Amino acid sequence: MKLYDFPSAPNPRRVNIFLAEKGIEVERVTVDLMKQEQLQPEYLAKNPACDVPMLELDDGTCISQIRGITHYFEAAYPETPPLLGRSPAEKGLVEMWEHLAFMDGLLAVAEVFRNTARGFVDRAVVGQHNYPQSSELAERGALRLANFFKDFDRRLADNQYVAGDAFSLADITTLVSCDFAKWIKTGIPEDCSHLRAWYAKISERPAIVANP
Ligand SMILES: N[C@@H](CCC(=O)N[C@@H](CS)C(=O)NCC(=O)O)C(=O)O
Repeated sequence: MKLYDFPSAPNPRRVNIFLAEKGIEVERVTVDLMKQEQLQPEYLAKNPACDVPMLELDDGTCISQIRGITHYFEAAYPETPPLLGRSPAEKGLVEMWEHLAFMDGLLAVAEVFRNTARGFVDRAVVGQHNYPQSSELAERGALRLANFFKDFDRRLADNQYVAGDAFSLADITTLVSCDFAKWIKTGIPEDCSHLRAWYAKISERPAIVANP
């Protein structure tokens, strides 16, 4: 089994923290995004989404998308700590809050970053197709990010963790979104005290310290 990885990018980091929390070791293959290796024909043949991370099983099966990869590991390693929920209700809540963190947090930052960074001209959207940058989308992304911080601050006012009372992938995606915001020089606002306290607490977890 091989994990195609580029550890300094936010999405691969989500899986790297997830695996460290579970104590699962996997062989890594670096796909250098700076050299656009994700767009090379050999990689496209394995992963039509042209993104990282991507997991290749020993029989050649290739699974991309963090939801796909994390569900594989959660099912294949049932003896490791569950990070996608324990009860049916928890599983639903983890899916719900992880999806919201990705859509409203991580993608809001990406909307700003990819529509403004010089190296992303015509690469405003991840994938095999090119799209031009849009300053309007960048502005909208900044508004969405401000609301993400407020909405997740409210959520964490009444909950120890993002999906409820257990640490999960929803926390990982929320933390990675907060850190990705630093790429566009934005931090968690001062008045989001619940989100800030949660961030300080989970930042100390060994799996997160080991995957900065
Ligand atoms: N929806 C994807 C997101 C993966 C993604 O966007 N990865 C970025 C790195 S953070 C990537 O591969 N970018 C390639 C590119 O910019 O062309 C997932 O869940 O895995």
